[in-house]
Amino acid sequence: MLEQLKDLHAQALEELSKVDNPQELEAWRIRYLGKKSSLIRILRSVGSLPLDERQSIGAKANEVKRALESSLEEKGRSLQEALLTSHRESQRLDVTLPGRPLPIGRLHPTTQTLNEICDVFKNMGFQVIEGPDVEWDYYNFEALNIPQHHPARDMFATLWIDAGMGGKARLLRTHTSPMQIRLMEKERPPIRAIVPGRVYRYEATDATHESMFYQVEGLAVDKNITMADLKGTLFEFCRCIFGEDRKVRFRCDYFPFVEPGVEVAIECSACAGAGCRLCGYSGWIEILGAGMVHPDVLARVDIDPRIYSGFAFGMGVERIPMLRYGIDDIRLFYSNDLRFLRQF
Ligand code: 2NL
Repeated sequence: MLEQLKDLHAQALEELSKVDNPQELEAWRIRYLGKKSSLIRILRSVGSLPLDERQSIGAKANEVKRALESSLEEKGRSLQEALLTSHRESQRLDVTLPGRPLPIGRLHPTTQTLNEICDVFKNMGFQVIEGPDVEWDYYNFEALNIPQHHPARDMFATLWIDAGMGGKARLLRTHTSPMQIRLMEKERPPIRAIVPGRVYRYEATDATHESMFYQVEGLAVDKNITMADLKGTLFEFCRCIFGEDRKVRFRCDYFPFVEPGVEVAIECSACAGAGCRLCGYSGWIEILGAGMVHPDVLARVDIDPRIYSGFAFGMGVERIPMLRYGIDDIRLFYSNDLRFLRQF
């Protein structure tokens, strides 16, 4: 029986050396140290052996059991260790690897220009406000001195949302002035505000026309506001955006909501005023419309035109990057062509 125990020990160790995962180790434990294993059976039967064998067999069996138990424990430890090492190895982080570049977006050229324009006016004390794209006829036309059937409505080819009951028609705003009316209804002078935003026109699109584009309009109302304030403000704006040395021209123009009305043009940069295709051979490029707020417009929002006066202006936003970068088609701005947009 001693021989049997020795063989058992050797065989167990031999098999243990081939074990390489926790499942196999557990199977090995059950096979050699489990309740039904031959070693445990031998141990249980020791009591019934003849006295002279009892001691030596019992001692040997216990010795083998202890040895197998400690081998089991050691194997368990080394398996655990190996598992941990392989896990660590597979999860290793190489901190010397170069970083992966993050795709970084950019602001749309219109947004960049809008920010620039707003900054210029913010520095001159104007607040920046926004309003709804869908407006009432009243705010877009009526309050701006353009009653129903007035020929000036033809200046603004309008996209109507509905026909409106009792004169309450909805439309897509054709300029951002309606928000300035809302502001004047709500606040009392002094008022200094600009309104950037989308505007809409019912027009066939071509290189210079889009049915949606951006505008910035501005308004200043207070006591003693004059044409000199208008001119000073808009000349300063032109210098900030187009450079100190650019010539700026003021001429009469007509807008129903101002009196008098003016048009502001800058010297053409392509031909330095000599006349070319870009400026229609005039040497000048119009960039702003402006004027003194019509007394009737002030009266309608309950600001007394005998006490207060104001100037207002409006400009198209896309014009500026088009001139600056020589973009010859406004439709490029909103056709989502990344080859175009990535250039800015
Ligand atoms: C243009 C011309 C202009 C205004 C906009 C305005 C607004 C109020 C009262 C009076 Cl609330 N005027 N805005 C005045 C003159 C011209 O825009 O060519 N825009 C692209």
